[in-house]
This record gives sequence, structure tokens and C-alpha cells, in this order.
Amino acid sequence: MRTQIGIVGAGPAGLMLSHLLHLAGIHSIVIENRSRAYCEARVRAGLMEHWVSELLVETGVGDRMKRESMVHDGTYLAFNGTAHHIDFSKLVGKHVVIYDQKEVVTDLIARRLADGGEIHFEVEDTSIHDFNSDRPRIRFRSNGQQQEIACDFIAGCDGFHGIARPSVPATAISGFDRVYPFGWLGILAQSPPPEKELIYAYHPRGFALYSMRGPTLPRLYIQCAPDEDIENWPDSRIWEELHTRLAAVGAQELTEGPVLQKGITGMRSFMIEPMQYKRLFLAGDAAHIVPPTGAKGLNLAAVDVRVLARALGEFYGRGSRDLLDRYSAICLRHAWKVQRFSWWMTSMLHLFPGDSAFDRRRQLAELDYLTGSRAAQQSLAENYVGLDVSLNM
Ligand code: RFL
Ligand code: PHB
Repeated sequence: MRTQIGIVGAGPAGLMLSHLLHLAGIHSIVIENRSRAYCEARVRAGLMEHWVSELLVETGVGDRMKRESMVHDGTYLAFNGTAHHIDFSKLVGKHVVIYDQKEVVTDLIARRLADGGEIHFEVEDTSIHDFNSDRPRIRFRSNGQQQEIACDFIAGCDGFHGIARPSVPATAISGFDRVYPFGWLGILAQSPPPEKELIYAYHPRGFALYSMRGPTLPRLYIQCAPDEDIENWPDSRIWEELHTRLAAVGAQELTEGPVLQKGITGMRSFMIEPMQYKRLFLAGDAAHIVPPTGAKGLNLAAVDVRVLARALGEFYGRGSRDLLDRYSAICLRHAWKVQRFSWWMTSMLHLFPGDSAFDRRRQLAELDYLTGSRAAQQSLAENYVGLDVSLNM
């Protein structure tokens, strides 16, 4: 097989990249080690920055999103028994959009296949080769057969546990890591949401988040120990904890319903520098992980592939390597700002084991300042709805 861009991974990063490249007249092949059904059902993110939803519409994959998504003009911060509203629309004139990542993936797969795109699902033993030459190759097995893709560039969009990042010589990249001493226990339930928007709650028993996937599908999270055993959390205990932590004046009472899915997620910040090695470009979770508190993972993946698609467009269209050579610097400059925001939200809203009474009071003072200051709210809103990406470096 031969293509211009060989893409490893059919998550949001790989699929969006393949779609944007197609619109720019550039051929790509995507390989994915899971089944199509698995990719379309994986429970992950739910919140898109304003510009990402616009990008989906502008590039012709936003029809279902426009019909089925929920536009949120703001969010709530709850602490000391009171919910405070942060109005993004009033503060910065933008909103965020609630649309499940698995629906974005479903829409992108459908569109790629309708456009004649090549996606190979359920491949095994993926490996990447010769990306330090101008003839990179991707090898894998499909239906028991050994296969090879020859390409001009490889895009490593295979997530945090993929093979692309570990294929770079260790001396060529630096990693920056922070593991948080807690996790999130998340459930997807069936019951009417109490509020039209999200509630981020700081509570003496730990952080809680009220989010949603639709008008009758709340997605709820509680801070838990990083090594917590889900077996210790029968549904009744989860609901009890959610009631306690999310109880706030100004927010309606939470309604219980059947739990459709539950799981525990670890929390980490991770970055590598640079995000490129020769003819291998890393994008999305393959290059960086943010703690979910800022709702940024999917959005960061979208930034990377938008920059990469544009840079490859300039390479093939005008023969210019300029933007391609600046890919890593441009994405890292943005990703570090997003990393900072996600760390800040996480630090402000969670209980850290071993924290003193001083630390708790400082967190409450920060929340008090934030909810009382228009300047501070504007800063949160600007980051939350999505910072502009500068192509100048
Ligand atoms: P993905 O989605 O992990 O996709 C990578 C794909 O690569 C495949 N793969 C391989 N394919 C072939 N060969 C190999 N050797 C391969 N190894 C792996 C995988 O099967 C997979 O299909 O990475 P991508 O595309 O970079 O997208 C990143 C996002 O998925 C991630 O950042 C977000 O889900 C993070 N995240 C959130 N982001 C948001 O923007 N808003 C949110 O509200 C939000 N909430 C969340 C989240 C992530 C969570 N978890 C479970 C980590 C909530 C949670 C609980
Ligand atoms: C989610 O809906 O899964 C979600 C929303 C906001 C966050 C994190 C996760 O900050």
C-alpha cells in the first residue's frame, strides 16, 4: 500500500486529521487496532470548545452535532453550599458544546468512508519504520496477513498507550510528567439532569462534577483514591456521595436513575518535547495528557491536527516546509497553556491528601475571589471556551 500520510490510530485526532487532509486533496490511510464498533462506543470526553464545534460544521461533519448537541453558555462552580454561575457568553462572547466524543468519532468514520477514505480496523502488531528517511513505512497484520504502508510522513495519533511515541529514540525527546494523588470515579446514568449546565463542586469530602451527555443522560464524577477498587462502590454509595458533594444552594436536587456505565480514571499531566521526530509527527494524547478537570483532551487533539493538516497542505501545495518545521513549537506553546489551565482547575477543586487547613482555606479563598471578580471569571471563561492558537513562533 502507498499513501502520502500514514495515520496510526482512529481516535478523534487520527480521524479528524484524515478528514482535513482529504479536504486539502492529500491522501491518507488510517490503521486502528480496535474494531469500528469499539471506537464508536468508547466512553470518553463530552465537551467541545466553541471553535471545535465550528470546525466540524465548516468541514461538513457537523450536521448531526447541530441537531443533537447541547450549547452551554456557562457553568457552575459550587462550594460552601452555594452554586455560582460563570456566564461565558457574557464574559467572552463564546460558548462550549456538549456532544459525546463517541458521536464525533462515529460521524468522522462515516464521513471518511463516504468520501472513499481507507480505515483498517482491528489491525495487530503495528510498528513504524524508517521515519528518519524520506521513505517511512508502517507495518501491521490484518486478517492474519502481514501488510505494509509506504508513506511520505507518519502521524502518530495512537493515544497515550500507543506505539508511535515509544518508537522515537529516547535521547531525542524529553518527557514532563505529573501524576495526581487521586482519580475520578465516573458514572453514566439515566435520569433528568438537575441543571442545564455543568456543576464543578469543591467539597470537604472531595471534588464532584455534574456533566451530561444529553437531556436524560447525566455523566457524574467523584474524586476517589487513585487505586480505588470499583467493587467498593455499589451504586447506592456513589449516589449518596454525589448527593452530599453536589448539594448546593442555587442548584436543583440530583435525581437518581439506573447506572448505565461506571469506571475509574487516573489523573495525570504529561507532555513531550518536541512533538516531531524527522518524518514522524505526534498528535493528541500520543503527545500530551491533561487531567480531565479542564475538559481539554479532545480539544487539544483538534488543535494539533488542524495545525498539522495546514502544515502538510502548505508542504504539498506550495512546497513550503516552514509550517511543518514549526509544528511542534506551535502546538507546544498552546498545549503548555492548556496544561497550565487544567492543572490550575485540578489544584483549585480537589482535596490533596496531606493538605493542611491552610491549603483548604487558600482553595476556598481562591474560589471566593474567582466567583466575586469579573476579571478572574473572564480569565477562566477565556481558557474554558478555548484559547486562540497563534501560528507565529
Ligand atoms: P485516543 O482517543 O486515545 O485514540 C487513539 C486511537 O489509537 C488506537 N491505537 C492504535 N491503533 C493502531 N495501532 C496501535 N498500536 C494503536 N494503539 C492505539 C486506539 O485504539 C485509539 O482508537 O486519542 P486521540 O485521538 O488523541 O484523542 C484524545 C481524546 O480521546 C482524549 O484526550 C479525551 O477523551 C480526554 N477527555 C476529555 N477531553 C475533552 O476535550 N473534554 C472532556 O470532557 C474530556 N473528558 C476525557 C474526558 C478522557 C477521559 N478518560 C477516560 C481518559 C473524560 C475521561 C473520563
Ligand atoms: C465529561 O462530560 O465527561 C466532562 C465534562 C467536563 C470535564 C470533564 C469531563 O471537565
